[in-house]
Order: sequence, then C-alpha cells, then structure tokens
Amino acid sequence: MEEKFKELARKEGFDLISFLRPRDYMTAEFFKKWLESNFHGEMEYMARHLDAIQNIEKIFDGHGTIIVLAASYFTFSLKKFMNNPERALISKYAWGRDYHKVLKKKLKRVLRELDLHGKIYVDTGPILERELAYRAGFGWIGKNAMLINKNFGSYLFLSEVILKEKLETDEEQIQPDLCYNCTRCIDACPTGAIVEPRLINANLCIGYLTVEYKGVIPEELREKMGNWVFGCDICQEVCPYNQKIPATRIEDFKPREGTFAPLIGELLSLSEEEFEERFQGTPVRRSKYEGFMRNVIIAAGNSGNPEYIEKLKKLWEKGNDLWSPHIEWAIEKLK
Ligand code: B12
Ligand code: SF4
Ligand code: SF4
Repeated sequence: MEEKFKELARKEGFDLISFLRPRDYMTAEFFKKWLESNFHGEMEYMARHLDAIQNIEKIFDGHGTIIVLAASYFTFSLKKFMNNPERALISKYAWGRDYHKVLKKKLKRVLRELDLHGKIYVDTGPILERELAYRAGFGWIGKNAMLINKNFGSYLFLSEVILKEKLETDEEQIQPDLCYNCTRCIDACPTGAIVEPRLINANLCIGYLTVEYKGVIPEELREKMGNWVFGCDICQEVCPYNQKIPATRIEDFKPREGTFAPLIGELLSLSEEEFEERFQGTPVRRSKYEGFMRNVIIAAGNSGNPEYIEKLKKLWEKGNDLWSPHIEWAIEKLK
C-alpha cells in the first residue's frame, strides 16, 4: 500500500512523499511565541489554531498516519524582471492554477485509486506544515523560514493526508541545516521582515501585505514594496539553493498568459471584470480586485514613471476609499 501510494503520488507530480506517525509538535512553543509577538498581524485564524497545535489529538485523534508531500512549482526565475520599473511582480506560486485545488484533486484521485479515506490539508487548518516536512526529512528550515530541499530548493508546496489506518511509517530522518554562514535572504529582504533567522514578522512581509492585509498600507512600507503586487519571492530568489533546480512536472503550475510580470501601465486600467477574467482560477483572486489595485497603485508610485499620473487620476475618480490615500501618495512621488 505504502509503495503504491508513493508511486501514484509521484505520477501526479509530487516530488517528495513520506509517512509519519502523529506525535506532539516540537515547535508548538515557537508558534505560540510568534502569536504572542503579534507577528501574525490580522490573520486571526492563526491564533484560533493554537489550541489544536498544542493539543494534537484535536486533529489527529483516531488517526494513525500522516502522509506528508511536497510538490515543486518552480518554472523560471523572476530576476530579469525584478529591477524593471515597467513591470509588476507576481509571486511564482500564483502564476498558474490555484495550488489548493490542484493538489487536493490529485490527492483525492490517489486515495480513490487505493480505496482509502483520508483528510486532505493543503495550506489549511491547524497544521505546522514546515515542521512536518522537516520531520519527514524533506530538508531544513532556512533562515528565510522556508523548508528547503537540497535538490528541489524551496519553491515547494506542502500538503498532508491523514489516515485512520496505521500504515508503515518512514523513519524520521532529520536533514542538516545547510545555510551555514549565509545571510543573503536576511540582507535582501527589503522590509526587514526576517527579524531573526527563521522568524518572520508577517506585518512587515510583502507576502502578507499584498495578499492577506486588507487595509491601508503603512506609508513607511510602501516604497519598500517596490513593484511586488502579489506575494514576494525575494528571499527565495537570492537563495543559493534555488539557482539550479528542476522545473515542476505539474502542468497546472506553469504560468498563464498575463500572470507573471505584467505591465504596470496595463494593470492601472484593469477593470474588475478584466481582473476576474485574467486571474480566474489562480491564487491572485485572494487579494480581490480592490486589494490588487491598491498594490498596483503602490507599484506605479515606485516606478518613477510620471506617465502613470494620468491613469492614477482616472482611478481617483472612482472614489474608492482604500485606493485614495495610496493614489495621493503615488502621484506626489511621481511629480
Ligand atoms: C501564515 C502563513 C504565512 C504568513 C506568515 C509566514 C511565516 N513565516 O510565519 C505570510 C502571509 C507572511 C506567509 C508568506 C509566505 N508563505 Co506562507 N504560510 C502560512 C501558513 C498558513 C502558516 C505558517 C505558520 O504557522 N506560521 C507561523 C510560524 C511560527 O510558523 P512557520 O513559518 O511554519 O515556521 C515553523 C518552522 O519554521 C518552525 N521552526 C522554527 N525554528 C525551527 C527549527 C527547526 C529545527 C525546525 C524543525 C522548525 C523550526 O517553527 C514554526 C512552527 O512549526 C503556512 C501553511 C501551514 N499551515 O503551515 C503557509 C506556508 C508556510 N507558506 C508558504 C509560502 C509558499 C509562502 C510564501 C513564499 C508566499 C509568497 N511568495 O509570498 C511567503 C514566504 C514568507 C516567508 N519567508 O516565510 C508555504 C511554504 C513552503 C515551504 N517550502 O516552506 C506554506 C507551507 C504553504 C504550503 N502549503 O505550501 N505565509
Ligand atoms: S517574502 Fe519578501 S518581504 Fe517576506 S520575508 Fe521574504 S523577502 Fe522579506
Ligand atoms: S539565502 Fe542563505 S541563509 Fe537564506 S535560506 Fe538560503 S542558504 Fe539559508
């Protein structure tokens, strides 16, 4: 059964698969301190997870096996667009079809094939996915907090299946930390969000500000966001372990037309219908039109291109309360 599962999952495009027995988390305390420092910002659902993370029976009771999986979504580097003031940057994880849906569908197919019934988690629920992947021997937790695999790098989605059956487990094989003296990610993070190795203050992370945070972006952070309009890949792009890695085998993760490095000028005149059409089925829809355009306005402000002022004024006429303070700021900067 175990080997058959691995074979089918590999065929679906998963690169790393391991079977673990549920046991207490070793980093529950680290997670609690992260919450106590308010590093979760407005992600209240993270605080609600604490109880189940400290009392794992709330999720795993009656379950004998956790299958941990990682799937690469790497396609190509964004480096050549990173200093291009005409381009807006969308994080690699959002270029293709939404990974939650893609991976769940694949795992359901594997379970069905083997007549197994399990609960599937992809980036959801009170699960410390990075710790599980670490215990599964997939890699180490880098100073940028990413789970990094020596061969596949860190552009990996993690997911889990929990089963009632007590299947034979793989041995927990802990991989050595290969960061050594490197600090490239910490040095490159524009907002100082990596407050210490492996510890991220989400309030400062562009991945949070552009996707999860719905309000007015603090003025002191706007310039630091550069041209990122959805997510941020800087601390991964600079990592030496992401320089020579194979591309994903999953077709759905390959970039869709218009999702990577679109022109800022084009995005500034995007209507809500065009936004829905262009990003339908991709993770970008999470920011919603309003949040996405707020990010585009900031990117325009950071572009140094006064030609955008006219388009910004047109957006101003729409009278959106969230956009207005950002438009004012952007126009002032471009004058
Ligand atoms: C909340 C969240 C965020 C928040 C906070 C991120 C953070 N670092 O805390 C925000 C919105 C900022 C975010 C951003 C991103 N995220 Co996110 N996020 C999550 C989520 C839902 C929960 C993470 C969490 O609990 N954070 C709290 C902190 C305390 O936990 P943690 O970061 O997981 O860190 C653990 C370990 O590092 C460990 N730890 C600390 N020291 C040590 C030492 C050792 C030896 C060990 C074993 C562990 C360890 O303790 C922590 C608790 O277990 C997970 C999915 C999940 N359920 O796990 C995805 C997840 C972590 N995110 C993911 C991704 C892809 C991203 C982005 C790259 C997206 C983007 N391009 O913008 C960025 C990366 C930012 C970064 N450098 O971390 C992937 C990471 C895959 C990987 N290879 O690691 C995950 C696993 C989702 C998935 N299913 O694939 N994310
Ligand atoms: S994702 Fe961007 S902002 Fe967040 S820690 Fe990494 S480099 Fe910093
Ligand atoms: S950039 Fe360097 S320090 Fe940061 S995660 Fe990669 S190897 Fe580790």
